[in-house]
Amino acid sequence: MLWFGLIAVVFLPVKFVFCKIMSKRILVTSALPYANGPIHLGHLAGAYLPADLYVRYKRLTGQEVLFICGSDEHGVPITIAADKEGVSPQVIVDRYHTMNKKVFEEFGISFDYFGRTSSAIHREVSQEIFLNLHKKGIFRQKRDQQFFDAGANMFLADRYIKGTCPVCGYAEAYGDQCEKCGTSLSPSELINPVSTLSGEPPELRETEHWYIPLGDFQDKISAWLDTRTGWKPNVMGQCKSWLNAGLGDRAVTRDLSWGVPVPLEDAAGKVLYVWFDAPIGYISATKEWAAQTGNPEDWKLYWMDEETDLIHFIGKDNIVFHCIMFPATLMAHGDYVLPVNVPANEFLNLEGRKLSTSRGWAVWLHEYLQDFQSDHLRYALGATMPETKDSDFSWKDFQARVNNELADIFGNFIFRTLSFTTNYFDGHIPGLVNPSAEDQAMLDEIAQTRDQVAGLYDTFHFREALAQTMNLARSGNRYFTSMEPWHSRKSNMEKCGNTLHVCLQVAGALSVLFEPVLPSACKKLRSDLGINGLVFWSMAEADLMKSGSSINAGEILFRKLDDELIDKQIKKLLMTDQAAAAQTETPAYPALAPSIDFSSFAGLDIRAGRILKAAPVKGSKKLLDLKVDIGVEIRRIISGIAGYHKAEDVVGQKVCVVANLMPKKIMGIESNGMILMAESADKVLHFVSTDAEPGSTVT
Ligand code: B3M
Ligand code: ZN
Repeated sequence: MLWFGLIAVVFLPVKFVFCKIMSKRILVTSALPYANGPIHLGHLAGAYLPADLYVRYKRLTGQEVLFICGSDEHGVPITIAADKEGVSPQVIVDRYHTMNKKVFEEFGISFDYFGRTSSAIHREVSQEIFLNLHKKGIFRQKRDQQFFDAGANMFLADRYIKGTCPVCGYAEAYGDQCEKCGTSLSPSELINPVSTLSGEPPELRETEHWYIPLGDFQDKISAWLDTRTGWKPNVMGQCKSWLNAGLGDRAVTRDLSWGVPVPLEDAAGKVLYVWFDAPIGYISATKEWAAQTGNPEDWKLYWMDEETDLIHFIGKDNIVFHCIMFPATLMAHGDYVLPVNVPANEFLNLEGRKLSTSRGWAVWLHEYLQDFQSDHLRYALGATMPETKDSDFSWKDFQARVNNELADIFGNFIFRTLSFTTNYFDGHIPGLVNPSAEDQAMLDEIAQTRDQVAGLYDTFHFREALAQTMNLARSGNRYFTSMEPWHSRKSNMEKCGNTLHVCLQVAGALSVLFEPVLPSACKKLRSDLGINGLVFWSMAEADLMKSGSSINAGEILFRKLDDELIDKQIKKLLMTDQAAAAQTETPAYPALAPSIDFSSFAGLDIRAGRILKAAPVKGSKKLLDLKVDIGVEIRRIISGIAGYHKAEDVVGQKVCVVANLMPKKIMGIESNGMILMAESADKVLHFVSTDAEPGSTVT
């Protein structure tokens, strides 16, 4: 042990120094999670686990890496969460910042610093960058009409407004983005917009904002993107389609009470748009990190030195912000480095369905930890992560990954190697004497795998990196079985010793190569193998384990997960989903009205009819001016359905008409009758129609 320890001390730093000279500095960021709720599986698979795998791998190669993240504490998602609970936004962000920071730690996400955008330094840095651009005359200041909720007395930014997506027709799209098709929107593009505060259509009011004219940066961004290599095709593809569509002006301010105040005198009540200040959070968090280390200027090494490789890990819905908007801000400012890569992941589904936090169709990480270990999920997610297309997480697949791969392949290989060494070599690593061709082939596979897996990590192919690492354990098992040490120990102790020596080298290598994904298990394994001190990727070689040193048989690395535990998770998911469905569906319809007597009903004269002509009513978004054939005559009816049906679509529509209502003036026009409509739970109006000829009575 002591002997090995000495070797490690003398030998490792030499390699370390060598690697450092060779490498650049790397700054890795993960998307700042909104502090409006806990973290779930989808978040982990999207932006945190891949970044952590990369960072842990890079650190093992001796490269200088800084890993930065923090809570995104501004923006409408936060204030909506606060409104819902009737507390201040600060209460919400304090709660979830603390909770999420802790859960990341428990999952081994190895941030060097986890900041928050409500910090004083963040406010300072964001305001400095805004003012820098303002003074250069970059922004356009424009007055225009924006949606306003008179009842709540506020402008309806981003998620305060909902409506139908003009691209895919999804009825619940937000003012900043359609969550169904991912299109980024502005409130004015929504069809039938309603305030999410009141459920009512909003009014328009004039307001003033600052816009970054992205069009002015189009050529520069395009040229810069052309110099990027090794980007995922889906990321570059999205950027290209934005550029092809042509970049326009984007507002960088909002009328909201929560956020970084716009640092100008004439801007009372205005804050920076969350997507303007949030990415700046990467810079401010780096500053805070540097201050904490006692070298406050060190943040500049990461943000102002071209030798630094900046890499943003994000989910695909954040691509435009990281590849176009933030780079435009940084270009305009001029002092900062731009990302060398933005390896965005696609989305993770759960049991074949899109994750939905509102319906509880999610696995919350803090709940996961009540039943399972973090390494299990890191491996299962790492192996199925949505790297190039959406992928699915299922509890059965999770169980299979843990039982059939971690336990049966990796765990089993370690167990048989360590227990055999303990039982027949007194826990000491046997020497290698006259190795056979099979021994040598197995030993050669170690460095081959290490270099191949390195290439995969370097190019963000994490799924394949894990698969190849697991293949080394698979080979180890195959080798162990084919060498039959349980026979050779009786007939050829030298051969048996060689087999175990080789297996122990493979075990040692696996304790290094699996380190990025299984940090807890590998730490324990290395302690059993007697590998102490710092660990480096280059240690995964055929001579890592020194003959004569001792090992511990230790405990089993991975216990199998039984069906009962897995079924419990599936049941829990289904129950939350049913509860959410019951909650959202029942109250969506109004309660039944009180009873009436028959004569009240019989007084209504309802007739079958057909719409002959339809035109919008000037000055109204809601009304259509209709000519309706009700058999006995043609009626002019003003109907409030324009929000749901276009004039040209309703001609020929069969309808039911309340024919004996007293005439009523609507916007100066006399309306004679009322078209019956059914209002569905999603507040859409549908025609009530009959096949009977116009004039038929409805009784
Ligand atoms: N908070 C959005 C998101 O979680 C946002 C990311 C900010 S990264 C600067 O999808
Ligand atoms: Zn859409």
